Amino acid sequence: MTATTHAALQHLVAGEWITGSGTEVRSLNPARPTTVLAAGACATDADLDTAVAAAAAAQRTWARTPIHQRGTVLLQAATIVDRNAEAWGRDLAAEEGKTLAEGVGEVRRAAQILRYYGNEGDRHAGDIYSSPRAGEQILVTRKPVGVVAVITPFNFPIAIPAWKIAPALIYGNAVVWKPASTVPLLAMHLASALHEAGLPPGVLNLLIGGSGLGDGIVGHAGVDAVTFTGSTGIGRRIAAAAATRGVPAQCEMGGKNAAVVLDDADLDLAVEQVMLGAFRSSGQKCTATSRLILTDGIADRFLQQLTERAATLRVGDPTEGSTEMGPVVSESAHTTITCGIETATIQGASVLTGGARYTEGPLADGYFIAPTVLELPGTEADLWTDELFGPVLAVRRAADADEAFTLANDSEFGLSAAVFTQDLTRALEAVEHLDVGVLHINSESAGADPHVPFGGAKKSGLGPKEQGSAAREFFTHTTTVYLRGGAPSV
Ligand code: UN1
Repeated sequence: MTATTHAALQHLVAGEWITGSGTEVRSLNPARPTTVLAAGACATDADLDTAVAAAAAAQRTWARTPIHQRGTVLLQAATIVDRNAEAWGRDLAAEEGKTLAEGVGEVRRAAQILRYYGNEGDRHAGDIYSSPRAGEQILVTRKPVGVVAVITPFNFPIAIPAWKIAPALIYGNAVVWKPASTVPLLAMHLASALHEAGLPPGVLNLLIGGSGLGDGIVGHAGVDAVTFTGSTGIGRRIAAAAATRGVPAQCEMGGKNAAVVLDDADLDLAVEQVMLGAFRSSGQKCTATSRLILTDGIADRFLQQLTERAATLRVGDPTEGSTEMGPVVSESAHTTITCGIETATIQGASVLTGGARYTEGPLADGYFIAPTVLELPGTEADLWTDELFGPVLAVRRAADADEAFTLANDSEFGLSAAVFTQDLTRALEAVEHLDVGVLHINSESAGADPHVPFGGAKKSGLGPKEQGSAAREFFTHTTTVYLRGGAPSV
């Protein structure tokens, strides 16, 4: 490792920034893996006990604090995040590998999410129902669930934490948060914004560590609910562990999202959007487009345009403004993805563009993978079914819209899909037939907004959806109140 100045890894426990005493963790720049961005010791089980106890104690007072007052803290944090968007966006690009524009955009998105939930006090707080009995109303009020464990992935190191932590806090919960250990820098930035904004000690605790720490958090007797975004395998393990303890889990997991381009599509628009869906963030989004289904009438033309565009995409250091695609996050991601490409070719896929490693030049040292488009044979192929989480697009052809929609549904996952057509009837058929949690008509498969539900159908998600009013389902429980006064006056 080169001796560079890097950030010291710290954890936020009971309102204090502490250094851990567990094993060492380093966050590296995936474009230049000899550069260390942050380093320090992981949190220990003892830190976890302290954090959970602090969270439980702080939560009682926090829950009694008026929601508008809680909102003020989130709004202040949003201002801090916005103010640092350029610098933190650069850190994000360096630490995670997405481009500078995407990094800065993501930081601003985190601020937008904090603002959305910061204003929750101005929205409706529950429901009132009529009663079948005279002199009675039935109220459904919302209460926090308690101490929430938040476990977040590397690929949106500030936006996903914001969309879990902001609703958890606004509804009166306390949080123990473990981010992916590949992106501690951005986690420290978000926690510092909330801390500086005046969040009372213990309401948010940040613990950095590996999967052992994650297991410790999920299994901790003081944790009342777990929200997770990440791989399908870990999500199912977390849901099972939570169920064993009888606590709710919200898990956002895999996707194998299809873009369907029909004969009548606006091809230029579709090419541009498929490029964004497949290759932005180097394909490392659970909403990324990883399958492309083309109807026969346009397939050849579309593939020619797409592969020309992909072959000239500027791959490079994400912190340089002209770069259109950076590296993938780590050496192990790089190995998994290159092996996935190899397996696909062994299983009969033809490489239309990309596929090869960068063996020389400035990209050879980083975890770069060329934007790759592979056309699959009609037979079974792992690339059709398994999430690879990289810039790799698997293509199949269909005779007509019906067959295309059937192929799009041919997945155990159902997170998002994109359909390109100018025909309203086909678009409405897609709305009716595609089993996904998020559907885009004439736009790329990725994307989410703070005020609308986000999450998957089928095996992409477990538990209530995220964001918008859907978040309330997970971060609160209801009390149904049968409210009567004394004897009614006549
Ligand atoms: C987006 O598409 O902008 O992990 C958000 C993920 C998703 C978030 C996607 N949970 O990629």
